[in-house]
Amino acid sequence: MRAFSEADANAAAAMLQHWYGIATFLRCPFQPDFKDTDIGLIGVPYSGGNNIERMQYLGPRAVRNRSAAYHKAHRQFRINPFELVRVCDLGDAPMPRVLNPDLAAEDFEAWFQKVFEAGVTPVSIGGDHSITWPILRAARKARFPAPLGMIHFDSHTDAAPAFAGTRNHAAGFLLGTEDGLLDPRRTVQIGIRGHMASLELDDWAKANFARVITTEDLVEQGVEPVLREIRRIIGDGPTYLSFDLDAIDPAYAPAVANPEVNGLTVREVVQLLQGFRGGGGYRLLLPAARQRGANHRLDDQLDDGRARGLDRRFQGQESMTRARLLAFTPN
Ligand SMILES: [Mn+2]
Repeated sequence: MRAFSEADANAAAAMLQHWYGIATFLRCPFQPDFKDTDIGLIGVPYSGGNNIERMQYLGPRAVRNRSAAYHKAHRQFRINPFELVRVCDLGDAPMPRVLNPDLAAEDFEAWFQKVFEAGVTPVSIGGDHSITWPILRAARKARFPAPLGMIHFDSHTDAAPAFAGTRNHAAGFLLGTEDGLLDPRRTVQIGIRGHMASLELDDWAKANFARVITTEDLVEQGVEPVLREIRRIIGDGPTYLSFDLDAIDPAYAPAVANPEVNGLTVREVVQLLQGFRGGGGYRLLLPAARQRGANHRLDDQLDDGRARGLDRRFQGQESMTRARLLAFTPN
């Protein structure tokens, strides 16, 4: 086995200098023409689908910045995935008509179709959760004519009818099912919890999807049985993975648009995600994560918040404050 040399140590140290050079996701090569790419990391800096909080558009830039410090080798799996497949940053999905959500969705769909047609498996970093629906439409047009399975991490079922005048962040999974993009018999949601607008809020999801796994279900059953159930539901067909960061407890990821207490721990999430590896024949895994930059460097943000004497009593307000602090801390 090759020894870890001084040159290796120097290269590793350079990788930690996340502030050095031009930031791409995980410091991967920038390939805006989709060439020489197996997995394409894509920013979707869009928040026009959320009628409540609208800072999600800052997510991709923040993730690029912090992910530039990530090392490449996987301690547990004993692989370097970047030596196994060509992972590139394809840039941000164009959004020339960003002020109109329906037209923005059309533009995302057309561009993602080209990504799929180029043979690339996209991993998209949002953005609000409305971006999933146009990506699913693109997947069907370009490569997956049959409805896809779905593993959906979220505290919300996102299966409401369109409201606020358009298709939006809370509607994607109902729309996707009605459009025949998703196979509801192969759709499972996990992390669902929290207070409800009405007792009927989740009825549609429970009636249509194979399984809606609440936090209470996970606590009661444990990670391993839940993993087995998800694997059984998904089977070996092509499956889309969509991860809303608010699936995670606000103690870890507070700066989300709609924080809900009693969420998944990071350890549970890692166990679940790693539990999907191998054996299931997954041909398509593309997290359309709704990431907000403020989930990185949380300690810094907390310090900034304290220094400014901000009112931290109201959790939602606090989250937005942190997001703003991250975005605008140069001052
Ligand atoms: Mn959510």
